Amino acid sequence: MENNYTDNDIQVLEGLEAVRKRPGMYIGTTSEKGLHHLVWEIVDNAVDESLAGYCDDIEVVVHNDNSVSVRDDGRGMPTGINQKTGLSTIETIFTVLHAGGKFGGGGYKVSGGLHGVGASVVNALSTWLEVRVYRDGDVHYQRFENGGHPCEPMKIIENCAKDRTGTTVTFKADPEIFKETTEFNYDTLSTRLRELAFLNKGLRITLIDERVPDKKDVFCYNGGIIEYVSMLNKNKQALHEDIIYVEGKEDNISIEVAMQYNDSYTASLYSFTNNINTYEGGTHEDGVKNALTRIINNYARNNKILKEKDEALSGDDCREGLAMIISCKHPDPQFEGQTKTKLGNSEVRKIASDVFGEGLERFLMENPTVAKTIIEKCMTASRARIAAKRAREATRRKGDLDVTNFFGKLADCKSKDASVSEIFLVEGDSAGGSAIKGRDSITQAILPLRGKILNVEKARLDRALSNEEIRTIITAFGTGIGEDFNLDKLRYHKIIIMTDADVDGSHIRVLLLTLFYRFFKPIVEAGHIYAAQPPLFVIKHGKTIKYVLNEQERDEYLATLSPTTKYDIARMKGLGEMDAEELNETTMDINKRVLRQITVDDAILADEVFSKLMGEEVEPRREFIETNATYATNLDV
Ligand code: 28F
Repeated sequence: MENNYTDNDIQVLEGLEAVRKRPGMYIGTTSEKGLHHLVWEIVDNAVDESLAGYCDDIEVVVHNDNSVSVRDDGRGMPTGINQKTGLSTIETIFTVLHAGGKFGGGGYKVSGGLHGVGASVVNALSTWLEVRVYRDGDVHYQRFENGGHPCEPMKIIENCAKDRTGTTVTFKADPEIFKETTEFNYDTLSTRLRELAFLNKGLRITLIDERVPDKKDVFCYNGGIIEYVSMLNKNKQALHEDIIYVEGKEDNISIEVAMQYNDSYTASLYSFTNNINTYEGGTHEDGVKNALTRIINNYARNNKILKEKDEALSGDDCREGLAMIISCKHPDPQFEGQTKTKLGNSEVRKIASDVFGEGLERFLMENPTVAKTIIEKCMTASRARIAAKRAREATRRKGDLDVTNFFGKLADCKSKDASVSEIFLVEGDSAGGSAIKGRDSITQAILPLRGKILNVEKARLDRALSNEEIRTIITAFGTGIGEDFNLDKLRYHKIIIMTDADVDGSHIRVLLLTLFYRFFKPIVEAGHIYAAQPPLFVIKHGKTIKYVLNEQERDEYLATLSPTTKYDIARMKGLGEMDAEELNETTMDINKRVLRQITVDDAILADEVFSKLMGEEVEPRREFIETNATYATNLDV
């Protein structure tokens, strides 16, 4: 058989095969997260076109079959033939790895979650992909199938308005690759697309979900990151009217900062580089944070608000209640860290510190009233921090935070190996008693919770420490809290919230999650938090007692009974209805139970949810509950 492959064909085949063999190397994982990376890759190419100044309208559509279209109104990909490969530029971009690298000097390459692996990876991981380029009054079209193989060369399929330009890419993720799911999550898409609209002021991004009637969002923010900060503070009480905005550029590196204080005790600070969310921070964030602390301390000292004898304000003091967005644009960013989301370029630290420091200093000088409000806020935070330190020391001295002291509350497990140890936080004494009886005492500790946990959404650390239940939990975890926090000291690698499947149970679970998210975020981010799933129904027939988790399991089980079996079915109200053995069998035994892991995939979204649900403003909570009521299953009203 004549082998008419050119060496270019072989390079293409090997490239696409390599991607399909080890997709994780190109998109991180083939889980739901990796599936969404396909969209980010294509969207980032459209955003690049916007950064280059040629596109101001992007549309993302999820079709009924979960294929996705991304359309931009940029110049349209070049439709020429690539001299080197003899292929159309389009075919090259979609079949040669890393061929999409668009700009040489000058432009910024926005890179997706894995920093621009390029459109060819999306093609390789799709059952089919189509490109339509609108330019010069023609629609240039090419279709690829089975992991990126071109069906035929690019061709003109129709014409279009003379002045219409742009690129549309439609693709269907390959279920052979994405075995977990090929279903796109609307919230995931809308959160990231909204973020991109905030970060690229004036760019309009539309998201349409054809799987649901009239499901559409349009994001466009002419105020850019100023509007981002205003959204972060939407459900909070801002301490000053104007959002402070600073921008500057040095050596082709641009720094943009927007900030506004609110009356909460948490900092909501998010940093980006070339639109990538630098979750792990980096030199841009360090530079801005250092400048913030320096400028605030200088201002407080120079205006005699901070006296000689007063301790300097710490970084945390200056960031309490601060909503801040930092956006750095860099022509050649170096990313480091566990998930490659930490900016490493050392030259940025000083540039960020100088640019932001100078801008903030000027703002404080020109707005003394706002400056005074901000300094007051930082001073109060400082006094509370010092009080909390004293409270911690006092409780430590009194032994309140010692494991021994709270004997009788915690039924600890015998194993000292955290990796196999679990702690159940159980609602109520009766369930607590059954859990202690039914548990595996080698690896399972039980901490019965008597009262309601304090709602710490609106509490500082010193206030949280005054709550008995919270002190007990801090001690049981072993990590310490606040400045003393050390994740390595965590005594259990599974922290399991076990509450009733009713309204009170859900309320206690949310209060616990608020505590963990606000004061133990690293524990949540490390995936140590779980929710037990006690049975919702008990079905009895003859001597058989069957517990099931939800309606679906109930119906599946009932379907297995012969029609002549009349049976009894009851909705479980509380953990207390089961004896120790049943509780263990259905909810605790590691071979039988079903746990739900709690993750904080999107910190910004979680921030919004907690401040809406647990904050003081009633209106946002009502709106949130109304919007999400349809998702609430097993309502016990
Ligand atoms: C729906 C996704 O991918 N839009 C894109 C362009 C525009 C150009 C370009 C893209 C040059 C040679 C690499 C056009 N005219 N949306 C998109 N829009 N790529 S991708 O150029 C590709 C580079 O190969 C473009 C002049 N310069 C650049």
